[in-house]
Amino acid sequence: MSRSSVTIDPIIQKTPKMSRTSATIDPITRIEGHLAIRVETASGRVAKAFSAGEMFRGFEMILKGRHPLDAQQITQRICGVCPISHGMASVLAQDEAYGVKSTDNGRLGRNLIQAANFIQSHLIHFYQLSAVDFIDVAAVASYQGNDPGLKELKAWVSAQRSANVLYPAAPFLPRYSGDYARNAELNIMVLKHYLDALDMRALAHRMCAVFAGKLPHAPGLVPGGITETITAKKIAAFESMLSKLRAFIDGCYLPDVLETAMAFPGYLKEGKGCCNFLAYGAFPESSTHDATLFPSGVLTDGNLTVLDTERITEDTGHSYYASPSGLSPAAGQTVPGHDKKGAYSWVKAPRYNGRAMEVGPLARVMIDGLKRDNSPLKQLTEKTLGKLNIAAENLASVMGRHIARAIECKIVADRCAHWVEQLVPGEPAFEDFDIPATGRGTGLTEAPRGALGHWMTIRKGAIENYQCVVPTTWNCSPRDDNGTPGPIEQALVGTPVADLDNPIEAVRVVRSFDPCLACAVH
Ligand code: NFE
Ligand code: MG
Repeated sequence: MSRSSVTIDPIIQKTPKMSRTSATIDPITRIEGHLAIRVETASGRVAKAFSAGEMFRGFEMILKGRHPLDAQQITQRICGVCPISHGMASVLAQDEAYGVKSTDNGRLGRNLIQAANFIQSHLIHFYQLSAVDFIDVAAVASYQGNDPGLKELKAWVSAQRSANVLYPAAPFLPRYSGDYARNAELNIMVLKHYLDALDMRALAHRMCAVFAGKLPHAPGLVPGGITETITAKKIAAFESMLSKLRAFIDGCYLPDVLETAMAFPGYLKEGKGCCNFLAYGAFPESSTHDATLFPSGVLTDGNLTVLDTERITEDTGHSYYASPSGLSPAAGQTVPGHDKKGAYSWVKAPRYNGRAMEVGPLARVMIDGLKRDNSPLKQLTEKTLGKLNIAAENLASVMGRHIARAIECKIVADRCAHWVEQLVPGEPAFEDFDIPATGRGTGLTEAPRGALGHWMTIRKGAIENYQCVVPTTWNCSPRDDNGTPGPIEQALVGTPVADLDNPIEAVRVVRSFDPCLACAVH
């Protein structure tokens, strides 16, 4: 469906410039997919915010009637950034439906594939998508060194500035330059790592492909494990790429995020959000899959509780769906209703016990910190936050999300060194299975952007129903049937916006969640 054929509710329409108390940012750039954000301000701060997913995709409808084994291939096409997570959720749902458990090689191979995808996603999110909200691209004009990439960037910036062009690191006109990091060394260092991160991201993709097959949509993920055989040569190839990525994460990514955070202390407070957190857990550490690197849990009002998937529902009162509101995903329906009154988004509104929940790296760090005594994630978080003098319970903020993402990226990359060592060449990475005529399965995992679930039912050997509840569906949800705003809508409230013609502060809040609208609307 083309965007022009969709009726956009007046709630999200552009506002005239005169006597402005609102702004619509449409599209939000440097994210994946089509997101419009409207903010209404009072006394220079956001008083109300609306988040609208602007396209419909229909994967849940496409899947109906298909062969169950098509699911992990079709759902990977939901996204080019986190296809692996959809493949993983799908094979986990099928494992349950078929009553099969992957071999240890299969489990470890899946962990390595998923970890490589986390690493590439987190690197691109900081350097290519978010850093230039804080780092002054124009600062490269003062660069006097001999790095070929920076010299080329310097020439490009100079040409852009003489032409008064904003793209792509908008805004970097002189009148806005005061809002960037003032430390020239920090600016130039992060720009250098921006360029290096392009190669690192490609390396993470190559590392993923060792056990996943051709990327971005991995043919190697299957129910029962993975299709790649485990060989000493593949282990060595993976280890060699991993050591380069770990060096970049340790030496560049994590320190760059911390220095950027320290240069913008205000953003360690802005963008707090709903402070309800949800995680399904991921990266099984044992043959029985019951211990995971990242734990599951639900954190509301400061209380950690055990995840109960029966409490998950999806409201559609303000979403363009004619299907009933409040259904649980196991019985979910997806019937588009583009002209629905009161709707302003193609994103549904998932709720846990009726509450909006933030998912993603911050949720994982918060839940792990309360649930575990001494996990590597908790230890690194405490050490890092100690240096920054931040209490873990105050991490909910724009910079808190960037910091949590970088911390977990290091934990995942470090753990890969252990998983790859556990692989046994020659042992099977796949357990055979039969597909029942009737069955159901739920696949819960963690995608780079947060908790991801696929719910599948099989009837007469074909997919009867398939529902996905996706990280950005949680984070970017519109208001629910009770009128409660979604997590990003809540995080925007209170954000100071100095200039409604250039609401960069609001965009920084949105980007800290790393939204992917292609996923959210699926
Ligand atoms: Ni399209 Fe995704 C991740 C998933 S986001 S990027 O991470 O699942 O909703
Ligand atoms: Mg869905």
